[in-house]
Amino acid sequence: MSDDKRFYLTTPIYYVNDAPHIGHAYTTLACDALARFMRLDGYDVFFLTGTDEHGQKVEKSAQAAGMDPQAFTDRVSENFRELAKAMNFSNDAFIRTTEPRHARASQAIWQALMDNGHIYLGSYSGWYAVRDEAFYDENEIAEGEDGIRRAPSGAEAEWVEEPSYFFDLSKWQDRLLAFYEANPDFIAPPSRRNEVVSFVKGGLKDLSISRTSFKWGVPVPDDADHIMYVWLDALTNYATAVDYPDTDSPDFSMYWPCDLHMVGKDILRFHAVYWPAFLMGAGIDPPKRIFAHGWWTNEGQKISKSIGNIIDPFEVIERYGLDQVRYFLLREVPFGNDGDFSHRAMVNRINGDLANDLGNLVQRVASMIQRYFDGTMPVHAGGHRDADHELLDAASGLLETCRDRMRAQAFHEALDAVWSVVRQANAYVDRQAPWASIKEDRVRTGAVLATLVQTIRRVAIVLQPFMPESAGRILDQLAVDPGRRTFANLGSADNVPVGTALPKPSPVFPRMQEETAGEASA
Ligand code: ME8
Repeated sequence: MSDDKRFYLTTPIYYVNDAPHIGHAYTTLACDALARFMRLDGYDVFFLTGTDEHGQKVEKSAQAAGMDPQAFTDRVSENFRELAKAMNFSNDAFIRTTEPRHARASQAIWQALMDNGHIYLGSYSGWYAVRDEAFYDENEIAEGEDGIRRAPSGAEAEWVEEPSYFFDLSKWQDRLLAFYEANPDFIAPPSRRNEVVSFVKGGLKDLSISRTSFKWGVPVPDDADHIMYVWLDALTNYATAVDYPDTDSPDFSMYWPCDLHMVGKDILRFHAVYWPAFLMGAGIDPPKRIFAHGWWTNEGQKISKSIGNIIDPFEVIERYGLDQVRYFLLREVPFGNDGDFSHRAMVNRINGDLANDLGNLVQRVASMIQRYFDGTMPVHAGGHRDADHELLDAASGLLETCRDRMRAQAFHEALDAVWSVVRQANAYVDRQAPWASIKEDRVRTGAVLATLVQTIRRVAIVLQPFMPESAGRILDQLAVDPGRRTFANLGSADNVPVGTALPKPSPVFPRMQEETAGEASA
């Protein structure tokens, strides 16, 4: 395998202060679809997710639960593993920041920054929002009608005064701007890139990177009064997972620098400004790309615990079906934009795209083969007509189109390309009307159904990253050998052989019943 066929991608590591919700599922799902796509495309993929377990926010949640923080994080972290199982995520590793190897990596990066002269001891006085685990400037804080001072994110801010180590971020402005300039794809989408560039152009202040007022974190090397700022600890997870500080290890040599950090727009600054500066300061190559996706609302409302409208991924899977949820999340909203999770939109996608377009296509073709050809794969005899070529070419062209779109993390566009072939196939069935042609021309009917099987086979192979289970069932219906389902098998050499016995068809995407469809909200 050549070097360029390796791909390392990460999700944020999620705070264990709370149960996982649909937003967490979304980010990891996007990574999962990409990881699966790259694997099918012959890449050696390392897909990392995990939990962020230190800091004041987690410590407070543990206290509120009346638990020791380690026992608390053990418990809540498990919920994120459960989510990964329930969502059928294919992550290769799950990291927890309370693992001993991670303390070692965090201390090593600290030491490297210290040795390179980027850390000094001072004292911090200013605003801190525990919910965001972030420091804010005076001019960013506004007092609400309730008298509470809040950060722009809405998180409550408190005044903090304590001794602190600082990272010399103020000196990084020019290097960061030069880095963004030299690496135009480093931050995506472009609108987010512009935001970051203007933020950095506005000037950077040195960053407080240690705290003394609580204990739940990685101790600062040689100064036990301080623990590391949770974001320095958290970001380092991406390096820990590939064996940092053992930079000679096979994993580090193979996978670093990371190809993609997928994040929500809320934490872009940490990834696109602080993280490359920390890494360059420690003498480590920065990652290749950060993609910041948008925010989900619930029926038009901000999702929040206080409003009580958190969308529980376990519940929506139960209600709509796993692959239906996976499809909806990646299809409904252009990746990068904000989106609204509504019951109505979900039902429209399930009944329209899945049941009517794809489900019907598969069901019609499989049933006609049962009925007219005794359930065995017909031969494409009598020559290909233009209409057959058009459809087969469209299906063959899917991989290239999807590859481009997946590399740009335009998941919705990849799915759109697949659906344009699905619709083309449905139009072909309608025009060729095998139910009519079977009466006078069995040979042509066989050719039409064979064209459709080869089209559906390609569509289902390309759909596996998005809907692994359902795409697998479609391929089962076409009796496609499980060992011949990668992108290398898309060519006609791997067509379903003539005479193959196909199993009895069973619908892959049931319609949602109207009474359920009529309910107001998820
Ligand atoms: O920020 N819509 O963890 P976190 C879309 N521990 N995505 C959402 C979302 C929503 N409504 N809500 C959450 C942290 N997310 C840090 C990260 S990384 C080194 C440390 C997703 O548990 C989105 O990916 O608050 C967001 O960036 C992430 O969850 C925040 O998760």
